[in-house]
Amino acid sequence: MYAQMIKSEATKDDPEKLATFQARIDAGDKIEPKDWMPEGYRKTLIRQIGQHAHSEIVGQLPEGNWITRAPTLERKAILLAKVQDEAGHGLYLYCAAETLGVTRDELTEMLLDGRMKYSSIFNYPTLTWADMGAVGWLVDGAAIMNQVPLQRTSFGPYARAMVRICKEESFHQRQGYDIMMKMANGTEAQKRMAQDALNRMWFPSLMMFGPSDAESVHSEQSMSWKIKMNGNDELRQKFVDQTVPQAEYLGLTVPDPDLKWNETKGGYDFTGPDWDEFFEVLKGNGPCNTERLAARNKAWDDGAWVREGLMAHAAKKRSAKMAAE
Ligand code: FAQ
Repeated sequence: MYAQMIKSEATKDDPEKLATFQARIDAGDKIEPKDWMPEGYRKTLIRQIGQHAHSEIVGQLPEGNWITRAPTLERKAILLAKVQDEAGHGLYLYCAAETLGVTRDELTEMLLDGRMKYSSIFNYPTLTWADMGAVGWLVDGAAIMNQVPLQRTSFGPYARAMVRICKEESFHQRQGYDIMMKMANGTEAQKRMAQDALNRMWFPSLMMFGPSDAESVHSEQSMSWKIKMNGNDELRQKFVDQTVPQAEYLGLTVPDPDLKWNETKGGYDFTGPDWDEFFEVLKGNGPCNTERLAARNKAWDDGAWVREGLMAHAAKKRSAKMAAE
């Protein structure tokens, strides 16, 4: 439906302009905010970048949950820095989306009333300290797999935001793996916690790449516009191939009895996630959807006085400046 809408909008655009635009994309040019762009390109970017920004912001909640309960001062400082980085990523991405003619307030309202999505993964709970390891290792690992190619995406502000984000995500992934190493090599109880975290996070991490290519409504158009550089299944496969040896090194078992190296394809055969569960989470019926949106709504309402104060201060300065002129 959305894909059809984007296509029908594309046909409204001047064919000559469209052809020149596509030629620029094919030649690897970066599209900048003031350049002409098809309406569908602009809307798709607002959806993807906005959703990505919301994911970074909502993604602070599962880890924020553990800052006060980190086992050592050092772990606490590291986790705090990581969660702050995620806030920064959200801000760069909102700025990139704003260059497309939408305001941050509009994007936030669409998140808060459920018109815009955020990554499905953040609707799962973080039950133990080992989940901080699994989130860093698997969730940031999946995020990097998806975002490194986005450094070459066709829209300049998005591509440039991705460069810094990817550098920080790679520190996040390493700190997560470091927690997993500590726990997997710790006491029997710690090793059990690490295995349990892997068991619960594995399939939700695979869902982060989106539905299978056959079910993905946007992939074809987004890939021809280089908004997306790869298909969902291709990145999911790369993630599995990269992560299974890391699990083996930890001495942990990936919770997939059918996981098997396939010599012919040079990758693992693996069980896909439960797609019914994925679509339920997208509809708002995951384990933590209500809690996550309630937390964001509360933060927005609690911060109203700060926004109002800033606006009042800006208005006062403006009128003082006008009076002086
Ligand atoms: N969750 O046609 P497709 C992070 C939606 S950042 C929720 O395949 P597309 C950092 C999709 O939007 C994680 N919704 O869509 C961190 C579409 O919705 P529509 C976020 C999903 O866009 C770590 C519909 O399903 N990363 O983790 C999901 O071509 C730790 C149809 O799907 C990004 O956003 C999902 N998993 O491909 C922070 C990266 N998958 O139109 C804190 C940029 C699909 O019905 C702690 N985004 N949908 O409203 C992308 O690369 C793409 O948007 C995909 C989806 C690959 C996610």
